[in-house]
Amino acid sequence: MLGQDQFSKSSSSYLCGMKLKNDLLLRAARGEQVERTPVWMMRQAGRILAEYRAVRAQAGSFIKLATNPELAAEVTLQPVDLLGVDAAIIFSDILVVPEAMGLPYEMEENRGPVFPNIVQTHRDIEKLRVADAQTDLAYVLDAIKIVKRDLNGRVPLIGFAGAPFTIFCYMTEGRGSKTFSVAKKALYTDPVFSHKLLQKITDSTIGYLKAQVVAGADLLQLFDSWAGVLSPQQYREFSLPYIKQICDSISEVPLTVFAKGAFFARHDIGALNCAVVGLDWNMDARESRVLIPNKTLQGNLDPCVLYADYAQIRTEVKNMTHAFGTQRYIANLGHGVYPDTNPDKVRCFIEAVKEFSAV
Ligand code: 1CP
Repeated sequence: MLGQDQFSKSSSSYLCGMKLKNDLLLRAARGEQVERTPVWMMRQAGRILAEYRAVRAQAGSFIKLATNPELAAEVTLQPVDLLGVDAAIIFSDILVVPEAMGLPYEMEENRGPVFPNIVQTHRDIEKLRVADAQTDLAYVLDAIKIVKRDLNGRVPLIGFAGAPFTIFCYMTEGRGSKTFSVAKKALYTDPVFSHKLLQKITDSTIGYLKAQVVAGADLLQLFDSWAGVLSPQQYREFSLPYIKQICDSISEVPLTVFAKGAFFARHDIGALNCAVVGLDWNMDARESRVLIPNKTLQGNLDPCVLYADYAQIRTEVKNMTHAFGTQRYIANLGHGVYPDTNPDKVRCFIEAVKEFSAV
C-alpha cells in the first residue's frame, strides 16, 4: 500500500498531463519547500459573493444549483477569479453522500438541510445502498471535470466529503443540532447499529473520494464538522477508525483531515496516514506543531476576525503566519467563512497572508 507520504505518479495532475501554474497548495501539503504560504477559505464558494447569489437565484435552489454541473462549476471558479485564493473547492455539499445511499435531503430556506426520513433501525440500514459514485454522484464528477477544464491549471482543485461520524449525525438526527443528542444516543444505546451504519457510510465515502480523484481532484478534504460533540473515548471508537480506513485507502493525492472541535484528538489524527491536519481557532499553532510534528497544518483564523477593521485583520494574520511558520503550512480560517462577511475583508485576509508569508 502506498502511503500519503509517497504519492503515486497516477495523481490527477499527471493523468491530465497538465502541470499546474500555481501548485503552492500541493507542495505545502506534500511537505515540499514553498516560496510563500498558500491560502484558501473553507466555504469560500457558496456564501459571501453577490456573484454566487446571482447564480443561485438563476438555479432556483441550492439543490438545483449543486446538481447542475455547469452552474456548480461556475460558482466553484468565482473565488479563484474574485478573491485570489490558491485553490478551488468543488461546489457541492457533504450531504450528497447520504442522498446517494438512498436517504434524500431537502434544503429549507434559512434553516439548512433536513432529512424527511432518518435511519433508526437495522432494517433502515439494510435498505440503504453503498453509493455508486459513477451513477449516483455523476453530477459532482461532471462538475469536477468542467472545473478542471476551465481552471486550465491555474490552481489545484480540492474535492471533499464529510467524515463518517459527521454524516452519521445528519442521517440519524435528520437535521443540524447544537448537541446531536439523537445521534449520540444511538452511540450509547446501540453501538452495533452505529458501527454498522458508520461502515456503510465509510464504504460509500471511499468510492466517492476515489471517483473525485479520477475526475480531476488534486487534493481531498474530510470535514468532521461535529467531532467536537464527542468525548475523547467516543471519538476513538466512533470516528477515528473510519477516518483511518479512508486515509489508508487514498494514496493518489494528499488528504486533509479537519475535525472541528477535536483538540483532544490532535495527536491521534497526526498519526493517521494523511498529509494535512486542519485546525480550528481553539487549537494553538505552536502546541499543535508539538502534537503533530510531521505533517502540514491548515487553519486557523477565527472567522469572526473578518468582522474587525482592516488593520486588525492584518495584525491577526501576521500573528498567525508567524506562529505557524512559512513551511508545512496552508493558511485558512478555522471553520467556514460566515455568510455576512464583507468580501473586501476576505480579500484583505488573503492579501495579508500572501504579504506576510513570503520567504
Ligand atoms: O460554501 C462552499 O464553499 C460551497 C461548498 C460547500 C461545502 C464545502 C457547501 C455548500 N457545503 C459544504 C460542506 C458542508 N455542508 C459541511 C462541512 C463544512 C462545515 O462544517 O461548514 C457541513 C456541516 C454541511 C451541512 C450543511 N449544508 C449545513 C450546516 C447545517 C448545520 O448542521 O448547521 C448547511 C446550512 C448546508 C447548506 C449549504 N451547503 C452549501 C451551501 C452553499 C449551503 C446553503 C444552502 C443555500 O444556499 O440555501
